[in-house]
Amino acid sequence: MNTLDVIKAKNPGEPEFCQAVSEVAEYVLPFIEQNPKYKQFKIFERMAEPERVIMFKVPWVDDKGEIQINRGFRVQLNSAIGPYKGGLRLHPTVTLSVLKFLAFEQVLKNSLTGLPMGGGKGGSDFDPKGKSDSEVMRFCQSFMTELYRHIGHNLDIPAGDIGVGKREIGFLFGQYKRLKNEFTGVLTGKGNEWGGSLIRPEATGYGLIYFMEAILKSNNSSFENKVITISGSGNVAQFAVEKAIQYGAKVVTLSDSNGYIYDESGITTEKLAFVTELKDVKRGRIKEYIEKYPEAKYFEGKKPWDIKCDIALPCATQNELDENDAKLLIANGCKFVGEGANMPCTAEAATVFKSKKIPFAPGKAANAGGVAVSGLEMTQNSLRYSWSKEKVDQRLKGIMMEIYNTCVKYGTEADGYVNYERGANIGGFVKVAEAMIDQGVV
Ligand code: NDP
Ligand code: 2IT
Repeated sequence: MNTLDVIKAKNPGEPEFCQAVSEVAEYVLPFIEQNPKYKQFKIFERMAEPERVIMFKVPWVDDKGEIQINRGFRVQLNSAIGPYKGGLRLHPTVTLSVLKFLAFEQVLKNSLTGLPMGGGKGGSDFDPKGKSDSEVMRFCQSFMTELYRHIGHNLDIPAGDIGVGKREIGFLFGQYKRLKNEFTGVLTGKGNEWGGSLIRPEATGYGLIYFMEAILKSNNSSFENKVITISGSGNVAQFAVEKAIQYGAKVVTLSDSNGYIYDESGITTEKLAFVTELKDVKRGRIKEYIEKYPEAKYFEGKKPWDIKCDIALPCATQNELDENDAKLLIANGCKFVGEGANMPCTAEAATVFKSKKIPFAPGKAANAGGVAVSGLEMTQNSLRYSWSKEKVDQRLKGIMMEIYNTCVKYGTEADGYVNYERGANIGGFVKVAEAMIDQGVV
């Protein structure tokens, strides 16, 4: 059996994890063939095995007094270049496979940022939809009552992901502080009043647009007057819309797991403020957009990839854009694709884009801005100081440009087409591999 088949056989019933490893293997295994020391030290096989996986019971009592039991996880995948770092996801679709895929991607993504962070991911199958603030608090407290013994500001620093924003980070941080009796930067995405970094909420969406701007520029283009379709309507989607508007583009779609809205005239700053209030405060659904803006249309149970656009930015979840969607996008004139979410395009969809020479920015490069500013939050916590908005934003831009350059360095093909997937995977891999060799067989 070859290396990839051995890994797949070792992880049966983990389709997302095997998918993520296969996508990386496509580029990294041939690279390893050309660099035998990585083969000798079995770097890829070792990277595909988490250093530690923690699974635990999360019991809590709902508002009716009924006992609920969820399952909690933390996957500590690789700590070669720094403490484990990565978000927590609260969503009913969370499984060990999903979190292992996310942790695996996180290792390479964090390496690309140039900051000293290893990779991890965690979460639970808890569904925050329809839960009261008190229920979310009780869940978070129960979750942290086990997790606290496995994390720490020099060991593992979780943050947000799907279903985890400022509210949840607050509840988790409060419980950690109470249990440990110490105030440290154990989580990122904290409120500005208690150790959070300015620009962290914006960072993933802004970073995505900065990365795409570099791609557009290298293709003698810009965001000016471009039509963009975006999926999702959460943290990443909202700030991608905000920055895209600032750069002169017109964003025409947003979605959630029930359907999407199409606003042909474009989502303005005022409409975006409505979406932010709807999603973050009222915790409503995207279809309510058409009640407020009846000129827009809502498509139940559909994804926005049948709308004509210049640029598509999937910002919701994994495998939300498949081969047929990719073909449809191209047929409708889409010329650039950037992943705001983690692995939103299936491997088949990515192959379609690359075969048509569409610049395609994979999540581990294009959405690295979020974890990059998490890294800057850790730095500020260590300094016991906070930087201005301008300073953090400037650093974020600088990091996204460095990731872009790394992708170009390792991903430029003979005909000049930049395969950003190749560039990101090899660029992320090299640093971790070198650190693993230096540290011996551990
Ligand atoms: P949010 O919870 O803020 O928003 C998630 C959005 O995606 C919601 O609109 C949600 O709709 C939708 N969604 C979630 N699950 C599904 C599903 N199974 N099918 C369809 N739609 C779904 O999360 P974020 O914006 O933070 O995260 C979005 C993506 O970006 C994820 O892939 C995440 O891993 C990635 N990411 C996030 C970073 C961050 O800093 N937050 C950093 C880098 C990547 P609904 O309300 O219906 O669930
Ligand atoms: O997927 C991701 O990079 C995140 N959810 C952010 C992780 C972090 O530690 O900020």
